Amino acid sequence: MKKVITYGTFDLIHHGHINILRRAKAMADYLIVALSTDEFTAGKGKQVYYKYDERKLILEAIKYVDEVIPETSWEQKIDDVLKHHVAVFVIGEDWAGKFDFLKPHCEVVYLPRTEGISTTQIKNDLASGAQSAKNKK
Ligand code: C2G
Repeated sequence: MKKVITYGTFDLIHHGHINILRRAKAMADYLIVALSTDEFTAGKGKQVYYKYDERKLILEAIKYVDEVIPETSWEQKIDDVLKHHVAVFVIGEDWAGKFDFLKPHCEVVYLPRTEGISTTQIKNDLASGAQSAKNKK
């Protein structure tokens, strides 16, 4: 069984997240999501809306996702790839080049991000009372 892994916070799940999960799953038979813990996310300078358990529950309900494991440190990726026998590492190209150290252990794929959406944008829009996405200028 070919496994693919991706990493992220996946807070306030949106279609950009769904797009990368769908495309990652299309590359293999089994998708593992290494989900950033609340503490690790804080370390990335981000404030989560949904706590880890809530984000995990939401991810596990997405049909592309087969398993969710915690991401607690920047140093766990090689161990994760080896321990889970992962063939492909996938992440958005905003990280292009940052995880090339995994290339001796698995295929490394950086995918284009989905334009026009981000968790930060959602939070900012809601805070500013912006209209829904469809009738934003
Ligand atoms: N993403 C995307 N398009 C968007 C927004 C996000 O393709 N419009 C992708 C990101 O590139 C990433 C994944 O969705 O691959 C999850 O995004 P985040 O939750 O923002 O994850 P990030 O903070 O980038 O964490 O060790 C790696 C880090 O944990 C990655």
